[in-house]
Amino acid sequence: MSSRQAIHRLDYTPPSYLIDRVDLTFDLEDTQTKVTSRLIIRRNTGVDSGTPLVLHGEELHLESLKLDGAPLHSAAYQISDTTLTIAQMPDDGILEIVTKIDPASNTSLMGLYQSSGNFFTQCEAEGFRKITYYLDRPDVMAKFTTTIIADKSRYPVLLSNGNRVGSGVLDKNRHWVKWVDPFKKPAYLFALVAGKLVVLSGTHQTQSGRTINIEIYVEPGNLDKCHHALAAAQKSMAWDEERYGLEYDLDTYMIVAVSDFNMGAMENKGLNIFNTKFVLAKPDTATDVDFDGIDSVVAHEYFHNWTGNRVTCRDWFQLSLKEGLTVYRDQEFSSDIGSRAVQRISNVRALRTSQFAEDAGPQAHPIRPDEYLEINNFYTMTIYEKGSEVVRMYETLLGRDGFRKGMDLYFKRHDGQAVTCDDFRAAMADANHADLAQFERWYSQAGTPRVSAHTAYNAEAQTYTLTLTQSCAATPGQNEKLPFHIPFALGLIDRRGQDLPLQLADEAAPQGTTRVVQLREATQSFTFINVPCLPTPSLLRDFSAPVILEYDYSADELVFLMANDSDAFARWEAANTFACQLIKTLYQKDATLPLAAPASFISAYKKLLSNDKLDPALVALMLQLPEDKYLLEQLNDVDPSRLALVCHSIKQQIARELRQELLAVYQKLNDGTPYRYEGDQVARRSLKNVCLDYLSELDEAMISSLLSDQYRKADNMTDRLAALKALVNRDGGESQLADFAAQWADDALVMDKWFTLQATSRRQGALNRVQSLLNHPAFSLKNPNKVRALITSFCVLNLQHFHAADGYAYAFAAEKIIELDAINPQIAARLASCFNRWTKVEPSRRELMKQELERIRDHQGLSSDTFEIVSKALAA
Ligand code: B3K
Ligand code: ZN
Repeated sequence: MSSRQAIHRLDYTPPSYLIDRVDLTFDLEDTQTKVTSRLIIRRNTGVDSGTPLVLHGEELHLESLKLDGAPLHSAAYQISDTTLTIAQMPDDGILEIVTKIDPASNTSLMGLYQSSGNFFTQCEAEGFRKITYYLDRPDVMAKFTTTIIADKSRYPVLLSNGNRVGSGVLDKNRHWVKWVDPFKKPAYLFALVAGKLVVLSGTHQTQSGRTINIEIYVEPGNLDKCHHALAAAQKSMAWDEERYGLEYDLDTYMIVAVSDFNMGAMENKGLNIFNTKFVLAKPDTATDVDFDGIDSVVAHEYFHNWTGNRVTCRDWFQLSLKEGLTVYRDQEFSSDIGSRAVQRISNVRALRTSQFAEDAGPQAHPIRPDEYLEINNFYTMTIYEKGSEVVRMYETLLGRDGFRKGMDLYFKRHDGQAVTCDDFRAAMADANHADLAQFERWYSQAGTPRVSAHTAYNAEAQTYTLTLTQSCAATPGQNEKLPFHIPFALGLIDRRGQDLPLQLADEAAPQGTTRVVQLREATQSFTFINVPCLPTPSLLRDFSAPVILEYDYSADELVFLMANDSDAFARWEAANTFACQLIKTLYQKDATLPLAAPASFISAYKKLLSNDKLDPALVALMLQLPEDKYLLEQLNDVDPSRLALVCHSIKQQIARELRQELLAVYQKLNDGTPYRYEGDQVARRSLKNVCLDYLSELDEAMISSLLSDQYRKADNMTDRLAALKALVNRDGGESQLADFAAQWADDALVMDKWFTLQATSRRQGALNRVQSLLNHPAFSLKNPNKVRALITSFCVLNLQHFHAADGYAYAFAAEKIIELDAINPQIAARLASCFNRWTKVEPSRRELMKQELERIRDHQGLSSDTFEIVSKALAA
């Protein structure tokens, strides 16, 4: 364990050697793939001659090594578990390296591996070093050519980055294809795919008149599920041209779907590799949420071509440079093609449920971290989602045009380079002549700032003063925090529900009804003038900064905002705050007292249900109670069973008291329209299924048949799954579960849904069922989607059963983490974060969780991935 060495951001030094060209030849065999790599290398300027060349390499078998055509004597180089060092390297030279690798036994899914008999690669962050010896760091950028040789029958399709320039046949039924990528790139963007695949093609006409071929490769039998992904790629290309003036730069854009994949997708140059989950969809196998996910992941990977590939990261500490920016871009794309309000609320909900918890826990890190043991552990909600909020704040501060100017300057300065978060901030500042020096703290300080608001109305002077005070709790390694530069959007609403024009004391005239004030100090006041009456403040509109807002809203004010706020986010937030306040109050009450929501709460929900002017999708979001994971963060010494009990009893009360209204809305929306994935329909379905979810709390035969009817008659997976989800929590749901499994046994992605339903079920015995499902023929511990569907869902989403007081679920999780660690450390480490918030729960569970963390930490041969997560958790 002592050999585990942390890497520090400030230790960065430029590479001693650069690689201009790479010629790769792969001779593909299951257990003995031969990789020949020819590197044109030169010493970097300013580096002393005599500086050794140190290449990265892991799990490689070196067959031969030549420098400028001559074999290197074994004394001229040294090999360790992770490096190949050549002590005497000339100023420049051609290095030819032949290695053998074993893709068939690669279960980490990093480097070259097999899935369903086909070959795939995953190189980000440091997978290329498992393919050949190389300078595997993002600031070494080279032009690649790749020749792939393989059996023609087993691997008819051979793909790599760039353009296909040649092909031919060889003896023994083998064939070859050669690819040339004209753009220089770091090794993490290298990709290779070989296998039996079919392709769906389409085109996109660029604004400059070029025709781009879009090709989606999948396993035979899946072509009918690729149309949505193809359309998503076409929309993404058009959007990036329109919004940022960015065109695709190769003639062909390829997407390949693979079922064994560690994450969602990967932006390899010209050859994106996707988890099947984010490609394959048709109405009877995929839900509205799945279609939506495909749009955003396709957009995300496509957008990386500029923000990530053309301009990449200097080192992995800068990861948010490409990830935060690209998430921001995909969120904007989704807002433009769908509902901006729904998109914003969903994104904020995910951020606050998961990223705020990360920021408050043992793995808290700034969006530009200072150190890591294992970079794979840093593909986090903080880097991605908080990173995107930080990018969004530039837009909030500089305006849409100002942001675009900053982007243009960023590309003008850095196209073809590997750069830093500071370079991005400098481009934004310089293009707008703005002072963004203090804004740097969003990159260097971890933790979620708290902003508490106080308001004062002076009726005589007709002024309204808002005082904001910010603070940020200590996080591991950072005790003191300096004030952040926070854009804070607000509106003031009069008694009739109208937004007031807002005029600050030093302004000649009012300037709009939503204003962004800039909080830079620990405390600052903002006075608005000509405020004719006491308004209701609408604070942090559109969630203008990733902060926790503290303001003492009364129940009446929240009900008023729920009914009147013109800002959709703030309106939803009022409902959310109202529900949070209620649940927390009931949770803290004496356990012997009845758990009942006040009439004001029920009537606010009733009003929402009868509001047919609001977007049904917004109503659906407002009617959903906050997630228990989000609530847990706001309490201490939590008893998760009591929290679940409180949430459940409120849900039951809403169902009982609003039975008629819920049923009326359900029946109105359940109008038998044939399914289409299309804005209005999606919105109506979401509200319909929220109503169904409440109604399913009622133990009535009529409701049972309503659920079975929807399950049976649905012409789409969204409705069928919503019904099945409710049925699983009721007596008798087993028969539909069995029916579903029989129908979809051959569809891996649909079976994932089936596993998740059972993993997240509220019914007694959830752990036992999860344990027995591990032996189901459709389950495999080697497939990350299956692990996430069954095990991660149980440990992360089923708080009630994961935190069962006997601690059996904790022991189960620990056992699976240890087992998985030997197969796929990345997936094991991800799962291990289900123990992160162990200090939040009450003492007896806390002790049980701690014991399991220690058991994992002390396991012999634990990967550094999992070790980093559990050791940090234990240090909390
Ligand atoms: N850049 C990849 C993530 C790679 C994760 C490596 N452990 C996907 C994405 O963000 O688009
Ligand atoms: Zn990304």
